[in-house]
Formats: sequence, C-alpha cells, structure tokens
Amino acid sequence: MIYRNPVLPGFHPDPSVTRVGEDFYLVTSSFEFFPGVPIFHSRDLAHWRQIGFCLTRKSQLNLDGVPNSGGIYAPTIRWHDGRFYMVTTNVNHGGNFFVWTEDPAGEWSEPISLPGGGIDPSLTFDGDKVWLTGCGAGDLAGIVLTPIDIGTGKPLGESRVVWKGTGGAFPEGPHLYGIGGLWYLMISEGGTEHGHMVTIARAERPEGPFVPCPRNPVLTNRSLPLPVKAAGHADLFEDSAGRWWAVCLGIRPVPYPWRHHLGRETFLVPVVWDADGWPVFGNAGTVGLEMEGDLPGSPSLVAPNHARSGADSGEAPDPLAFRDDFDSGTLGFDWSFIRNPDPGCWSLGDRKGSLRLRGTDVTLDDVGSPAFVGRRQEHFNVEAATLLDFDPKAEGEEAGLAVYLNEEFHYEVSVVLAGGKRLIAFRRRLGSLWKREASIPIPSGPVILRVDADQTEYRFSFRMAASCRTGSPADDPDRTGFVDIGRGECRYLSSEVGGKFTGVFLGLYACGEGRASGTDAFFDWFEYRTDRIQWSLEGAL
Ligand code: 6LW
Repeated sequence: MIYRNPVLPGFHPDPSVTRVGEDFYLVTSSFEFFPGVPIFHSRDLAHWRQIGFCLTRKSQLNLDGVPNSGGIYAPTIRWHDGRFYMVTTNVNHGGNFFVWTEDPAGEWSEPISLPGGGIDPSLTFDGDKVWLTGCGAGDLAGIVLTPIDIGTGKPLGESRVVWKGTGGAFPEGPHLYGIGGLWYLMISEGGTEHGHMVTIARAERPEGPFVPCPRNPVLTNRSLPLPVKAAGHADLFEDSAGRWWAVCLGIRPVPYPWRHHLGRETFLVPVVWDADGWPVFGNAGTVGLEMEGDLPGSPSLVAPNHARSGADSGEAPDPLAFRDDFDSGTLGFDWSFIRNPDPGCWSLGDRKGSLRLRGTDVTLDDVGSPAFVGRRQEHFNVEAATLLDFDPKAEGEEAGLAVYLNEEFHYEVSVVLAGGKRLIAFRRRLGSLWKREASIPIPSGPVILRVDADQTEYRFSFRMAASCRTGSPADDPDRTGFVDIGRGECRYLSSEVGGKFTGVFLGLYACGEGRASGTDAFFDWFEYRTDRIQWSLEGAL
C-alpha cells in the first residue's frame, strides 16, 4: 500500500518511536515552545494523533531566557516493563534528563538528571542493565556509552566513546538496539542540513568494538534530485507483525536556492534486512513523499494523512483541518506558547467561548513570554483566520494574528490604537528591519483577520465581522469581502534565512508596545483551512 510522507508535517523534528503491543508512540523536539515534547499515538504509522505533551510544568521545563532553537533538543521515547521513558536535553537549563510515566497521555514525572554533557541522549534496556548513549563533547567527542541506574539516573560505570561515525560532521542522534543477538548503533552525520545522513555500525557487545556497515550511509537524500532533503536523525523499530520501520526527519524546501519554512518534519521509512544482517532503508536508502509499505493495522489506503484532524481515522482530508471555538475549559494540544507562559496573560473562562489574551510588557520581538498561543503551520497552502473583539484604550495596545518563526522573524496583522485611532495594521519584523507597513482606520466592532499562504507568499487581509454571517472566511467563497493589507515572503521565515531548528507557527497574540496592556483581547474562534491543497503538488517540487 502507498502512504504519504511526511506523516507529521510541519515543525516536528528528531522523531523517536516506541511500540507497546499494537500501539506506537512518537515524540519530537520542541525547543523554546511550551508545553514541551509533544507525544503522538498511532496504530498504522501513517496517521498520528497527539495525545499530550511529556513536559507540561515549569519544574520539568524551564525556558527562561531560552533563545530561538535552544531549550529542548532531540528526545528518545522507550517503553520498558510498564513504564514509558522520555529522555532529552534542555540545552539551556540542566542538560540531559529523563521523565517517566505509566500513562503517556497523562502527567510525566519530575525530571531525573543524567550524567555527562552533550545532546541527543537515548536509552537501551538490556536485561537488568540500562545503557545511556549520547553525543558527547570535549574529551568525549563522539558517541558516548554509559551504564546507568534507571531509578536514580546515576552512572554505574565509566562513560566512553564507542564510535565516531564514518567521518561526517556532527556524529549525533545515536540509538543502540539489540537485534538478533547483535548490537546495532545507528547515528546521524553530516549535520541537520542537506548533507544529513544515517549511518550504522554493529558489535557483539553494547560496549563495542563497533564495525560500520559497508553500505553507509544507509539512509540519505543528499545530492539527489528528490523533493525531500536533509533526511536523517532516524529511530528504528519493529511492528507486531515483524516488519521493520524507521522514522526520520526531513524537509520539503522550496526552490531556488532551497529554503524551508515549515520546519523539519517527520517521515516514515520501511526497512528490510539484507542477507548480511544490515538494514536497507526506504527506496534504496532514500525517503520519498509517497512510499510503498505494509502499514500495520489498517486496511489498504492511500492515506490522506497530511490533514491531521481525526488523524487516526484515515478519512478523506477535511478542508477545515482545524477550528477552535474556544468552548472548552482547556487549550487543545495543537496550541503552544512561546516559552513558559505568563499565567495572567491568557484565559479561556473570562468570556464563554473566547480566548482572552492580555498584552504584557513582552512583545513578539522579545526573548520572553509574550501573550501568544500558536499552532504549527503544517501545510504550504493554508488559510488561517480569527474573529477578534478588541477595543484598545491606550496608545500602542495591539492584538492580532501572527506568522511567527521566532522573535526576529515574524509578520502580523493586528488591531492597534495608534495616534488615537483604532487601526488595522500590518507589520513585518525581519532581523534588524522592523516596519509597520500599512494602517487602515476601522469602525468599532469585531474584525476577522486572515492570512492566506502558498509556497512562496503570505497574504494578509481583514473584514469587519458584522458583515460575515456565521464567522468563517468560507461563508464568502471568493473572499471578496476581505480587504488586502499586506504580503510577506515565506522565504524570509525559513530556517536558512531567519531560523535554525524550528518552523513557522500561526498564532494569536496581544501586546502593548513594551508596556503592559490594560485591555483584554477576545478571540472568538480560530480556523485553519487547507481547501487549496493539491495533494500531488504539496511539496513535490
Ligand atoms: C538535534 C540533533 C539534530 O539534537 O539537530 O538533526 C539537533 N539532528 O540530533 C536539534 O534538533
């Protein structure tokens, strides 16, 4: 059967999977965003539904002062003897640690620190022994192995370098597996850009000596005319029918020169074993947008798995991929904050069916926690809109809809009080350039703010809400009621231009030109539509 990649589109890098019976659980990195380390569930590997986050409390995840692409790096998830373990690094606060739970959709433990510096920790359960692998630094540059006590996280022996890879830059992202009586150490090399690759070595004992596979790299799309680039950082696992798979990260850049703004995404790769006991990944060691594979569990389907709503169902994609009427007392898993949220700056209870944001002195330009909630942009062709009820009282008070890569690269359309007038404004922040590009006075009353994207451009528009019957841009099929206010290139919000390890969020925010705002902004709904998606074109460049 054919399935579509990426199985988790948008900013979902460094995937790791564990299986419990027929159930698969997947985690990805989250950097400066909160809650941290989203966790997904699937039974067929092509459709994933988020069931929670591993790091939901500041005591587990301190993001104070964390710059863009700091914070939480690559996680590994493992299940052993009734417990799930998630091991990762907070590169700014405390380094390597793990948390555990018996219920992956529930709360996870307080963090337990792990020995050694570096990044990309992984755990291997070996009878009553537990091995910590990681990417070391300094005297321990390379892939480091340490036996640990899983109760305390303390080392039970020396840390030592067991492999340095095949000579590529940045040997990292290790996972050690006991398979068929041998120990396989799989890592990534080349860095997380277009030279990214997966290499593997094996040994008779976890401590080595490791002998590299003669076919390394076993997975890479480097230098090939393929739409998926940067494939690497993989995790290997077996389904209950004995078939093997890997998840890896990859990007779908827009040419030319190549730039990607949706972040590093999660891809699924079928794996078979050759006669010499080495793994063969995907299409002769590459990963594509459409792959052939015997997915576990579900009947044959050409998976419309780009739209993740109702993701476990395998149904045809709903063009309304996501709508939140803010009727529930809690925010759904789609939403993230930038760093640990200021609890006073948002609520769902103050006006029934609305999200309230109140601007603090932190703006979208600051390394802080602005009044912002956003969701990942997972599709190139997307339309996002919100109904905003906001009557700013003091000069500079502002609330709106942002396309946010990080504090230095973002675009936003907003309602703002400027020069004593209530305006719709459009602004772009691109590195050291900051410009309010358009301001249009508007009458009182709620406003629909909208952004419409394709692979190259974001287009911003608005309309007064009283003229919209049920409150969705789709009520105005040609969108003729909307007034254009500005445009911004996608490429400036790409990792290559403005970022590093993260991808674009579409978000709701409020601020007050560096002063705390006294006026609440109420967002009645937020909608994310993918009507314009052309499956065959999505990413196929
Ligand atoms: C991660 C490293 C990597 O820790 O990028 O692509 C780093 N691989 O393994 C941040 O995601």
